[in-house]
Amino acid sequence: MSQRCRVVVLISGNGTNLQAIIDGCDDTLTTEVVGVISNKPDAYGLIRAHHSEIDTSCVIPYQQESRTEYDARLKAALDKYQPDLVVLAGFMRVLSDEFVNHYLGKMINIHPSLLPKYPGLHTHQRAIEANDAEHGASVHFVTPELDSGPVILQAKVPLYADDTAEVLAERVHEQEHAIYPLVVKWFGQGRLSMKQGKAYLDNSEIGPSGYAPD
Ligand code: NHR
Ligand code: GAR
Repeated sequence: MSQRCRVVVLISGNGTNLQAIIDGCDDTLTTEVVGVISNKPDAYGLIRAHHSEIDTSCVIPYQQESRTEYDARLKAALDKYQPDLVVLAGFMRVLSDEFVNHYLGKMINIHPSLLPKYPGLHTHQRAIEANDAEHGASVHFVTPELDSGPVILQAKVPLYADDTAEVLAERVHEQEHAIYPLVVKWFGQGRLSMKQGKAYLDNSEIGPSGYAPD
């Protein structure tokens, strides 16, 4: 890529993954966070972006606005940044098929579970209630079906008998901050792609549990 990969990050809250990505892109000549968009005006991630002199937008849902209408406004806000990659980092709204298909192969998400386990919400509580021995986070390409796109990279953490959802979330978060910037960097280097619903790194198909070095 002759120009740097233009990354736009979508957030709804604290933005610690956003921060990890901003910090991770700092030392690359390939990748640049050019915009941050929030659906919530009070998301702390907007302040993080401001501190790094990154442009921000808020696309706040109107009462009784349809998903289609909201997504059209979100798309308009996004396309102003001419993104090469759209990164969902704690973005808490489900996106319409049309929106997702427009950015297919160019949009990734981090989900706080070892997908395909626990798509959707309250993943830490669900892992505790199931008595799982391990839990974790997955970075995946976004496809229309929620949290079902091909996995790119996972990180695992142990789950202990006395864990609360809060303690567990904290343990998972730390791993998220390690894997998400790495995946963004791979994409910026042109090493990552999605074809026919499968993820590839350096033209090799990535397995169902994400990339694992031989
Ligand atoms: N959209 C599509 N089409 N496909 C995916 O894989 C998506 C997506 C939008 C967001 C992130 C996801 C996650 O990592 C994500 C993946 C929000 C909800 C949700 O139910 C579910 C999954 C994810 C994000 N949101 C509620 C809604 O009605 C609102 C919840 C709230 O505001 O607290 O949109 O888990
Ligand atoms: C992260 O743990 C991410 O996996 C999760 O929200 C957190 C955002 O934290 N995403 C979802 O639950 C999506 N439904 P952050 O704002 O500090 O990056």
